[in-house]
Amino acid sequence: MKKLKIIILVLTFLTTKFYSQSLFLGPTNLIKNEIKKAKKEIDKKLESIFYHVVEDELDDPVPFVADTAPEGIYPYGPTDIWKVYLGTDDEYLYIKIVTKEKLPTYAEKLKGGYTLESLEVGLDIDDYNPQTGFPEMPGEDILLYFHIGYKFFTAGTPEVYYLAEPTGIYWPEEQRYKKYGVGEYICGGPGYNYVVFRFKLSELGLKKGQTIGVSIISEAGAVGVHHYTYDKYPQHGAHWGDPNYPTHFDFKIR
Ligand SMILES: [Ca+2]
Ligand SMILES: [Ca+2]
Ligand SMILES: [Ca+2]
Repeated sequence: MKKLKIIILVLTFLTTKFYSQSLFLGPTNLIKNEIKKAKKEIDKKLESIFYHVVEDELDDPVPFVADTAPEGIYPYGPTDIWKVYLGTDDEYLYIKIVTKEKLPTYAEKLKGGYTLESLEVGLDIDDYNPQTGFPEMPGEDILLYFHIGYKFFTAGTPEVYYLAEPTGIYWPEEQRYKKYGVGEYICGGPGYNYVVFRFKLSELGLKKGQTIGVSIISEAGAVGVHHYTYDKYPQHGAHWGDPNYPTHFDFKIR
């Protein structure tokens, strides 16, 4: 018994002296605090990386798309583009998309009685090199995607990927790009109204000092409906190439 008492005394001494913080907060809170700290550090680092921001209107779904529900396009907060931040460091292109509402974690019921199946943000990059890309679709040189697929009862799974090096072959669609690769999902995503992801500049074939054209699309698919909703920045005109609606905005890679 005496031995046990001594052990307990020593343990109490050690835990209060060296682990007082964890005793006070409990291990779960300690981890939560560490995550919070790490998130703050990431946010701080990202703040210094982003140097270009564009702002889209809210509640502005694009009605001129195919494969909508029979009753037309629906407005939907989680894919309503609000702000887009772009930035670079020596190696990566960083993208932060802020939406009007949080991205759902699970497949949810949507207005009209539909069920959410996917969310996607796509960036269409024009390298401004007339020798590459598709004459029918100005700007489709590189496509960058953040995608979440939803299945019943399982949390949505985010994916970050790109298509690059256009072949010049427009149909069949699978033959449009030579290169397929992945990017990195950094933070935000399901449960947040923003997402941050990045791609290696060298993999995309982009260089510092280069100016590219960027357009952003955001869409949600429901079971049986390809375009439940659709948003774009810069705003979409009634037809492709409408001079009142430029397709891209300029972004200079620093
Ligand atoms: Ca919008
Ligand atoms: Ca081009
Ligand atoms: Ca828009």
